[in-house]
Amino acid sequence: MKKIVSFLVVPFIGLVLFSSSALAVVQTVTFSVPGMYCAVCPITVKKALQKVAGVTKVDVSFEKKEAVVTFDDAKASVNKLLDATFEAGYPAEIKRGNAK
Ligand SMILES: [Cu+2]
Repeated sequence: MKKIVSFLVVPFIGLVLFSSSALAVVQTVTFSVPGMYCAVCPITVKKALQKVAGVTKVDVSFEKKEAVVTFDDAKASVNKLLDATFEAGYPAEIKRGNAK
C-alpha cells in the first residue's frame, strides 16, 4: 500500500515543483490571518506584506480575517509572505492560490 501511494504522490509533487519554478508568473494567493482582532491589525498586516519584494497588490479584510496578495513569484514566494506576517505578529496560513 505504501509503495502505491509514493508511486502516485512523488510524480505529482515533482510536477507541482516544476510548474511553480519553471517560469516567473504573477500569482494571487489568499491567506487566512486568524490573529487579526481589531481594525488596526489589517493595516499592520498589509504593511508587512507590501514590504516583501515582488508584491504588487495586497488586500486585507478584517471581516473575513484574510489577506489576498498578488506577487511575482520570481521575487516573492508564499514562504516569504508567511514569514512577513509572522514577523509582524500575525501567523498566517495559505487558504487558496492560483498559479498560471
Ligand atoms: Cu489590532
